[in-house]
Formats: sequence, structure tokens, C-alpha cells
Amino acid sequence: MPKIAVILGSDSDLPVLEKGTKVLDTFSLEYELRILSAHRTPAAVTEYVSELEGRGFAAVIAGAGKAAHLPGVVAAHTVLPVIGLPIRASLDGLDALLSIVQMPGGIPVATVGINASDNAVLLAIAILALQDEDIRQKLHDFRKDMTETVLEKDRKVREG
Ligand code: RP5
Repeated sequence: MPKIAVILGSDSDLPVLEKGTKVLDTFSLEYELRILSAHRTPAAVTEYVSELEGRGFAAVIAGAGKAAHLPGVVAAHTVLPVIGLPIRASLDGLDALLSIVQMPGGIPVATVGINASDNAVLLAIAILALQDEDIRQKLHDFRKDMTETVLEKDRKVREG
């Protein structure tokens, strides 16, 4: 059963998930994906998010663009960690970034970079790793692979 829920404000946000899905595949994990909007389907957001804790989810990624209220509204309805993913839909994504990152005190949203679904997923995986030794080992392996990839690129440029 997936332990990570992903909620996007619109199906027009779906392409942004591609990098995150690749990361998730590397870890052989899945997420439960919903398209729900803080503005257009407020009652459905409340209902879905209120049930996540009881259903055993560990983290929620909420992605939205423009006046991006969704992650804050999600965080208002659960004590699970909420990762906010600002999506570039207008104003280069700065509108969404500022809407998501500037949460008033008491209801935190852990915000990643604009369109950074890979980092959103990695943060959710790090939360899962707190309770799961296998996932934690895979995170170490992921970091090691990344380091080796960069060092290999460094070797290539130095060799010319
Ligand atoms: C936000 O408005 C969505 O998350 C999306 O990024 C943006 C535009 O949505 P659509 O008008 O394309 O459905 O709520």
C-alpha cells in the first residue's frame, strides 16, 4: 500500500510529476495520486485529507500553481507532514512559491523548489526512512550513486 499521497490542484500540473515519479521508481515505491483543488473542490479536499492519517499514510505532497492555497489547506486538515510543491503555471512560479512557503505560524508546509517534484519525493522518502531500515539504506545508495555520477563527470572534464 502506498504511504505517500500526492495531491495536485489540476491535471494541467501532471507533467511536473515526471521527475518525482522517476525517483519513486528507483526506490520501488508508489504514491496515491489525486487531482483536487482548494478552490474548485474544497469539500473533496477536506474529506480526502482528513482520512489520510487513519489510512496509514506517512506524508503528503501537495502541488499547485498560481495562488497556490492547496498545500496550506491540506496542512490545515492533517497533522501528517505536508510537502508543498510550487508549480510554474504563471509568473515563473514565484506566485506559487511565495503562497506555499509563507504559511502563517502553527500550520507548517515544508516547501521545495519550483517544479522540484524530485526533491518533494525524496523528502517524503526520507520521512518514510525514519521507520524503515530498507528505505533508509536505499537513500544512502541513492546519495552514493549521485556522488559517483558527479565525480565521473569531473574526471571526464579534467581529462578533456
Ligand atoms: C492551480 O491553478 C493549479 O494547481 C494549476 O497549477 C493552476 C491552473 O489550473 P488550470 O486552470 O490549468 O486547471 O489551482
